[in-house]
Amino acid sequence: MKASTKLPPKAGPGADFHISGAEGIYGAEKIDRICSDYIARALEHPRGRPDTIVITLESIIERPVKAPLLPVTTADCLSPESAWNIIVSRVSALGVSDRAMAAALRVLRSEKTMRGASLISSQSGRRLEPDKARGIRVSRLGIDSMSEKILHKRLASMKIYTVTVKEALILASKVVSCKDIIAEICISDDPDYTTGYVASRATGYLRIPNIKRLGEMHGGRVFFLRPDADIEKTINYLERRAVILESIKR
Ligand code: PML
Repeated sequence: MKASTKLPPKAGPGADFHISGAEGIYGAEKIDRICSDYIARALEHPRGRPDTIVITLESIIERPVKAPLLPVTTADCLSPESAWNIIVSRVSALGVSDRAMAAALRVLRSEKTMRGASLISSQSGRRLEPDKARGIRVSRLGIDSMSEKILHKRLASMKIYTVTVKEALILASKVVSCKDIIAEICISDDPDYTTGYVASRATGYLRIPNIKRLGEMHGGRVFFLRPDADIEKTINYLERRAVILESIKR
């Protein structure tokens, strides 16, 4: 689902303001319910009322690959400044350069939020996504029903079960299952959602409260790419390869 609203002509031909997006892999019997959930989500979104909601349904022919859901922890964090210190310490330890961190901060704090994610070289800090406004849209991701039940219980026992957390964890788990991606940082672009996360195979999914201040509209996702990464294959994996996430016993 993509929800947006048109901008005045002075913003450029066809320019729009991103309101909300959602993706998932579901059995045919769930299509009705999911579509109406997505429409309700778009219409009630804190970023504003969309004038366009596009829902695309595609059948998946290839057999999905399986990948593990990341373990979830929550950091103690009281301010955006401490949030950034936590992120820098975790991500630098994985080999991401200061230049790449600075590039990430520019994307995440920009007033112009991207619809998708930015792909950033972990060494040079260069942005590698072919379309800088659209970014990379992670798609074709889901969870099997047994794993969903286990995940629901696990998140509820930590008192953090919401659709937002569940969907963000599924997305981050797909992203870092891509071999050429070192880590992801996410700040929600919802003005009333102030918990973000950093994710990697090494750190798991680390939730960071107070990553931004209430009311701020900026946010986004950045993915750090290994220096020798195959960019085309990475984009194809994130956007086109069907991946089903599974809970693993802990
Ligand atoms: C979003 O989709 O807007 C980002 C959600 C980040 C969720 C972080 C969390 O609460 O775990």
